[in-house]
Amino acid sequence: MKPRTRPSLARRTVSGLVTLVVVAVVAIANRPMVAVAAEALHTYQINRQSYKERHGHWARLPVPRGFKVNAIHAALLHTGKVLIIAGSGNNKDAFEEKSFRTVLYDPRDDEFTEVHTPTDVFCAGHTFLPDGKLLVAGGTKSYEVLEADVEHAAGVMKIKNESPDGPRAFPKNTRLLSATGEAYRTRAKLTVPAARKVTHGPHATFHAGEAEVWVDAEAKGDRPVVTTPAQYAIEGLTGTDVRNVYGIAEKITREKQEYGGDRTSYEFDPVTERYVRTGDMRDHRWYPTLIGLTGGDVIAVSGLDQFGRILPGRNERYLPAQRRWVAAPELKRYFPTYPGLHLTADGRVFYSGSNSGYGSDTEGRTPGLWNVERNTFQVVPGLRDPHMNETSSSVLLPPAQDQKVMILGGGGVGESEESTARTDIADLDAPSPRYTPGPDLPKPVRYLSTVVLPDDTVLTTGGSSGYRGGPYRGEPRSDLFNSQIYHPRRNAFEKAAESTVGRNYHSEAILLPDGRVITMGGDPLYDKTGKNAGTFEQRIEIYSPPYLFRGERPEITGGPATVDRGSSAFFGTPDAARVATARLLRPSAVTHVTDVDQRSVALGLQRSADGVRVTVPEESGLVPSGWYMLFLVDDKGIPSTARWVRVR
Ligand SMILES: [Cu+2]
Repeated sequence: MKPRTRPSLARRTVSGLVTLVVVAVVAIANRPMVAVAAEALHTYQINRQSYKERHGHWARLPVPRGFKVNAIHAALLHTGKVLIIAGSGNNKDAFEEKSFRTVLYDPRDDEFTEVHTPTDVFCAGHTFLPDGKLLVAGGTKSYEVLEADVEHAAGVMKIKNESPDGPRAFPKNTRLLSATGEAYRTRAKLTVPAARKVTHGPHATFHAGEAEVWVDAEAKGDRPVVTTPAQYAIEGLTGTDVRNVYGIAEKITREKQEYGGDRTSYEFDPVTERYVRTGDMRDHRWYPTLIGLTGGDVIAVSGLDQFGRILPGRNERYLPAQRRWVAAPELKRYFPTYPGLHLTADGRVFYSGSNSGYGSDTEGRTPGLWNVERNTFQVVPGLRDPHMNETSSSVLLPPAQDQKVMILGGGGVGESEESTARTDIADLDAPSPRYTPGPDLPKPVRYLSTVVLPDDTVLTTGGSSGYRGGPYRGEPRSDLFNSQIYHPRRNAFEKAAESTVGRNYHSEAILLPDGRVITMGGDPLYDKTGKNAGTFEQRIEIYSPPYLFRGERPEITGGPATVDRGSSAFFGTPDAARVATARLLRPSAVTHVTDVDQRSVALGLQRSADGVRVTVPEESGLVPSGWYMLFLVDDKGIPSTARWVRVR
């Protein structure tokens, strides 16, 4: 047989090229199959027991058709149900139709129910009261109008009444005329109080009564625009009223009109599952933070007023026993909207620097400890990337006794594409507290959800690198799917299983009594292509942390429903011998990744044959009165299912 001759170099090159081309063509033609294979491998890997034990596991929660809502707010009630509040859900059509939504989700049987929502609580503030009701205050009175859509010049008109002979009432659409004859109409009815007589010794002066109202120019376009303060005559007045009653406006322009705040306030009752109206707030507030103080009062901090202006430091106080709000001029202090506030063991309020923007981009942005008795403010220095606190999150690290607050991620002011991966930690127990560097997150991130877990770790999940999931470093969309678990002891993040749903603005994650974490919401500015408007993310996911795959859970078989601060109580468990820690987890009430409520309090622990005796700390700044989830955690970090306990 004639030996086969070795092919020439040219021939070999051509043949090699042909093979390459054939392989490439086959690969391209079968790309879906290659992707399917990779997907199958991934699915196989994340479902392996060993993977779940290390990284946990995500699952979608099927939501029945009629119960898909835009989850803007979420809170865990002491009945074990999750309150999911949309209000109008950042949907202008829903707002105009007065279609306001709230649903309840019961994680024990995956049942959803609808809750009647009387007014638009979209972007209210909330916090739990000592009796377990959720105080919900503020919301949306008007939607924003972008500059391009403002056809009629508009502005805030202050109507003055210099007459002491009683108030003056004006219907909606009352006409006001400028010196040049331009006409403007009021957007709402209003009543202007009478002038007040004020006597200083022998002198008496009158302080004009005043009330504010939006006015819109009758004519379209720029002609009615006024950029300097001016006085306006009210049409139809007669006699001395012509001189005594008039309007004054700083400016009437075609600038963007911000969302306007509402002043309605409710206590949501977890037992009757109803919003129960309380006295209104003194101020209208859109994006306020509500925080309970050691005495049981709640303060409402910051927000935009009914005309979309940031409140210049006017905060107010809720008296739960009287179910009403009172002015708190003694607490005058300016913060941006949704400030990240945390109650400290000594009863002060720590402002982490986290916020949702609006107002000044310099004032009120410095973190510090706010003494709410004396209204003094001790700056906490050292925060890195201090210009990227908007849309950051902050969390009181577990256990609360350590008094350490971590700030995570965040972005530049407004619609900036900039964001940061930094975390910093402030030890509030230090003689001069300051932020020191924590470990970086895997990627720069805004809107990161943080959830304190019963084993003294913190799950961080969701968020996006760009503003509202939008453009970041050349990519049109920037949602993040990586999750991680922070270990305070080791001061390190550990990789967790990846979520499958992107969550950015208007998203939240909260711990459930069974130890799982539910994640909801997401409000991207753009769709996948980055060219069209985005749609609100209504899918829900549930994350099971690694501790749920590591073996038998300890069990709590009995115990009291109420425990006094500073006292101890006995809880039955057949697993006493292996119980390593006991924690009280205060349920979350979160919006815009601002969760003032969540905290984990370490309890004193004594084991006996058939149970454990736990001791609740004495300081109300550490354990504010209210309902908590008691978790017993074993020596492998496996938590029990929670038992609800009310701390008095
Ligand atoms: Cu919002």
